[in-house]
Amino acid sequence: MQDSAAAIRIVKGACPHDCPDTCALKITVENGRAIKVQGAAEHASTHGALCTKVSRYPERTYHPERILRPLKRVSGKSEAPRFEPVSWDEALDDIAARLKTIAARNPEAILPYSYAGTMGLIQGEGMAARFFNKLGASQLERTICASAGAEGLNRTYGHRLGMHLRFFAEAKLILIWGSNSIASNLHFWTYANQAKRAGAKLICIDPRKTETADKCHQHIALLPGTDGALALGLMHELIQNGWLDPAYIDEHVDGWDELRERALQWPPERVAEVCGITADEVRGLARDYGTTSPAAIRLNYGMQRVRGGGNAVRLVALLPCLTGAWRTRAGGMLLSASGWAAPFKNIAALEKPELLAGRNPRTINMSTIGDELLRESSAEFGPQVEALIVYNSNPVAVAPESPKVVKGFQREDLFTVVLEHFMTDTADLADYVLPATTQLEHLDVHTSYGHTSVLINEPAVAPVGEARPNTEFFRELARRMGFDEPCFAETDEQLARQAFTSAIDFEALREQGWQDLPLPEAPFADGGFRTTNGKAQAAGADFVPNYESRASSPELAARYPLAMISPPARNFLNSSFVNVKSLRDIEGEPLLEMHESDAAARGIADGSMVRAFNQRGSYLCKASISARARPGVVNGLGVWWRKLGAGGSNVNEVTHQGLTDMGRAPSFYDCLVEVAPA
Ligand SMILES: Nc1nc2c(c(=O)[nH]1)N[C@H]1C(S)=C(S)[C@@H](COP(=O)(O)OP(=O)(O)OC[C@H]3O[C@@H](n4cnc5c(=O)[nH]c(N)nc54)[C@H](O)[C@@H]3O)O[C@H]1N2
Ligand SMILES: Nc1nc2c(c(=O)[nH]1)N[C@H]1C(S)=C(S)[C@@H](COP(=O)(O)OP(=O)(O)OC[C@H]3O[C@@H](n4cnc5c(=O)[nH]c(N)nc54)[C@H](O)[C@@H]3O)O[C@H]1N2
Ligand SMILES: [Mo]
Repeated sequence: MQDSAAAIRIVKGACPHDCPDTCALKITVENGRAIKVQGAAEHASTHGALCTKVSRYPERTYHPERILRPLKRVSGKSEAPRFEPVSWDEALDDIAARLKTIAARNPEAILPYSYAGTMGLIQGEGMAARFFNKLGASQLERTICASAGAEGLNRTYGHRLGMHLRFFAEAKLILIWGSNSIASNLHFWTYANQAKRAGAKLICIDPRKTETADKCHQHIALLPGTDGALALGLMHELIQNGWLDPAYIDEHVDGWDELRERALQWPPERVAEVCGITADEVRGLARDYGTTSPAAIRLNYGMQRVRGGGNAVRLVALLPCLTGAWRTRAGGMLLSASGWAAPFKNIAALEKPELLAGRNPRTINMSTIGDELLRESSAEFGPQVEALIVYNSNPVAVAPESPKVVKGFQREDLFTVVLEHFMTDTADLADYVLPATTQLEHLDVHTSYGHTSVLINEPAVAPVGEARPNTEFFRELARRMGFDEPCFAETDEQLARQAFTSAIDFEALREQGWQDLPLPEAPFADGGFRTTNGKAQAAGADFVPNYESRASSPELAARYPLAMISPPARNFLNSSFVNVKSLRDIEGEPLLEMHESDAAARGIADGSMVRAFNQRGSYLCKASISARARPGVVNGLGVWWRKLGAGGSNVNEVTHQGLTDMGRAPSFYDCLVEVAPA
């Protein structure tokens, strides 16, 4: 009895991944080895359930291909990658020496590159930001995922705020808009399903007939990038049929007169033409939305990865302000809940912007890293990027227009350090690859952009091999650079204790594993938006057409007539998990879903190899002739590791670096291609 009790421990964790669910984890550790990862039963939204991916966490952590030692490149950047193991000291000494030489000329030639491999506040930007602030390195604009939608919400509501997940269960109508919830937001789906069982109508608005669309009562398969037009069409119908809440608009909306004029120019027939759907679908959707209460909208980031993504989010976010759906807790909308946690976080304590000491380094946008790495020094750009420190991200796979990204990373004069678990496409192009710990091996604290708790992740097991937390890399590098401020010596626990304001009791957080934030149930029942005058802002919101579409670029569309979107494959998380064999086996191969009419017109058979191509590049994948694709749109499921895909590339071979209307984000789903048998 006593032996087994001593040998088995349960550790409280948090899922680190870039997903709105941020599950509370229960990790079973036996004799120092994690044997099981489960969802915490008592955490409301996790309710004891995990997605397939994260329940495979031990398989990822103890993967035979984990990087176990620091590696130094011994081959050229355009050759097959070869590395040899070196000690941590040797690697760190050399990296510090290289960075010092560059920084002596101009520290802005050094660039961090990171995103949300882990969303933890400690292994994310805490110690790293201190390091780069002190160095005076270029700052990275972290735009690759959500900044168009985030800016759309900021401009409309004054912050990234929305409904609470659990109240979706009480709605009578749910629009699931640009979200494949079953695949990418499973714990929201649980609430939507409860509503469905209680009689609610569920409508999915998505160019792709997703697993989620299969389970909804209705699916509206609009063309990518046309959501703004659909929202204006709904407003047109709300106005024409008197389905507005004039009192709510009067008190809580600014700029309605202007928006009203604009919406009146969008009768259902015009909307149908632009969106590639029928006028009756527009009318029916407007009737459902205008006459059902409570009506809730789950918007996700899928619909903002187009040129007009920010405006589209603004227009959808205004709908519940026009019908007064916000008056009850089960009405309104949710894109991101991250703004709820913002006042509880102490980012300045973690990142110490004062270490900049009055300097104001340039910023570089991660979404255009392909172009940025290929730029020479110039007066307007500043110094050429000479060194890149990559952590929590796999840009060679996930950034748009990979032909340019690869070319940039292949520069022999670029010094690249990558902190990773695995030899990703990015690690393959590094000068040094350093082994990083996984979530089971380090301490962290988390907030969520879906629910409203904060969570702690205690280390469950000792680091595998010579892996070190990201923080430890930056601490050790800081010491070698001669940064002697005491903040560079702080431990992960000291950092974690500073991460939140005093409203979060750290001991209580440790005790339970999470803390729910004290928040209002119906946040905008009486207005109170976080804008300067407390009103939702409607002025200026308008439909912005795609960069690439039949209407906006007819010559391009003549050569590349198919719109391509590249939403996530269900069993991967962006490019994470692609190397976990049991999950890759479920996905099979990189697929391009095509409607049978588009396939027939090109002589393409189901299961045959095809090339999706355009003026930027060409991507080899397998055709899946499927009702999941609508005519005129192909779905290239992402994001495969290039080297594990069929032709050594992935879907970003054909995407472009054009930025969104707000937030300077990529327009991954605003992309024209042609497809041909390979
Ligand atoms: N399993 C899994 N879960 C994930 C991820 C993953 O890769 N795999 N990614 C995580 C990340 S990084 C994020 S940001 C979140 C949210 O990630 P999102 O990328 O928002 O994920 P999805 O919910 O799949 O939403 C994309 C949906 O939008 C649809 N879509 C594409 N273009 C348009 C359009 O123009 N209009 C509309 N209406 N729909 C469009 C796609 O077909 C897809 O079904 O999910 C996270 N969860
Ligand atoms: N075509 C197309 N491209 C896309 C998308 C799309 O839908 N279509 N989605 C976009 C979106 S929404 C996003 S968010 C981006 C995501 O892009 P990224 O944030 O780059 O996400 P991942 O591809 O998951 O890569 C994260 C990497 O971090 C590593 N990692 C995880 N935890 C740690 C840690 O603790 N320490 C260190 N050092 N490393 C760690 C993982 O091993 C993994 O290789 O991709 C974007 N790219
Ligand atoms: Mo994302």
